[in-house]
Amino acid sequence: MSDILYSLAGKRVWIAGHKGMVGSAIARRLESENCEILTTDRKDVDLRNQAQVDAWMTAFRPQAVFLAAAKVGGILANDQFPADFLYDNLMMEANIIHAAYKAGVEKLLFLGSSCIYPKFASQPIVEEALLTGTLEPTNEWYAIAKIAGIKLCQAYRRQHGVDFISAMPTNLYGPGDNFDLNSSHVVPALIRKAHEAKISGKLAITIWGTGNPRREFLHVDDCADACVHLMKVYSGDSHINVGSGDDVTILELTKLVCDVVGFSGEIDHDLSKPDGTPRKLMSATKLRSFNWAPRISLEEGIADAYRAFLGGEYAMRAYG
Ligand code: GFB
Repeated sequence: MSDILYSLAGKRVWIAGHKGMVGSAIARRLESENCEILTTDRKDVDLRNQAQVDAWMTAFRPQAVFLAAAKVGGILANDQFPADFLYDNLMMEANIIHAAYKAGVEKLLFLGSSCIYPKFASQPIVEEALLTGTLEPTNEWYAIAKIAGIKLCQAYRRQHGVDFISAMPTNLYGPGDNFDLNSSHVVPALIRKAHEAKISGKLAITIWGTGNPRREFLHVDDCADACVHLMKVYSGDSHINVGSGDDVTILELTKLVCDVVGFSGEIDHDLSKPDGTPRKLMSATKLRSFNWAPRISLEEGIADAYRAFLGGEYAMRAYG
């Protein structure tokens, strides 16, 4: 076991972004940590507004913060709304990190993304690959914002001595995902496409791009568990990759989703849509050195995500 450096028990813990897929998974995971969970509602606090964030922080004084608030989306949404992905994410993270410093927050964990790494980084991607090459153009706006978040945590650590850390999750999926076909990530899109084709008796589904890109996937409950673990056992300058350690091609993923859903038709390709980065497998070595490993296989996780899609509710209990 890794040593516990920070205990969440009895603490007031703010989950910024508690309604999102990651934030809601962190909320589920924190149920067994004996802490008081604080949340903010979009209609009361616009996290892009510094005065509103400052006022809330001063009034509620969280002791720990999970910074899971973000504008997120799949490859097409990233490509189509560069200003929103850059502005919203920069503002939210800068406001929260600065307000947390001013309010004396004891520990903060910032959540980034594996797209921070160069498009052609050596695989598996080690944390030190950050800023060693050019980014993937479809998501460079989001990536720049997330790199700025890492740098904010490092800068406030260095200048102000605060314990702010960063975790970089790989491509996540699970309950609470966005199933809108234009803005979603690949897993929810494939679940929806395969399900609707099965129900309507279609002979084929169409996936974007060649199907050749390789991606690493992690169930959001594994990600939440890793974040809580890092909050307790890690204190350091470097961001930490949070992944499964394995990757698959998009075509392999599509076949798996079709098996889980029970769709046995053809798989067509829309080559007008981008492939994005050719491969994005992160090194899991640092996280494993803190004695953490995922519990949910891709097969189990996709089955869980499909149950959540069908039932519209949280289905699996791998934790707690
Ligand atoms: O999940 P996804 O949108 O994100 O796409 P990225 C992954 C791969 O799946 C790409 C292919 O090669 C897509 O072309 N794909 C195939 C599809 N069919 C579909 C489909 O129906 N919908 C979608 N969405 N993809 C995102 C970044 O990149 O990853 C974000 O844009 C973020 O910034 C996120 O980092 C984790 O892995 O390409």
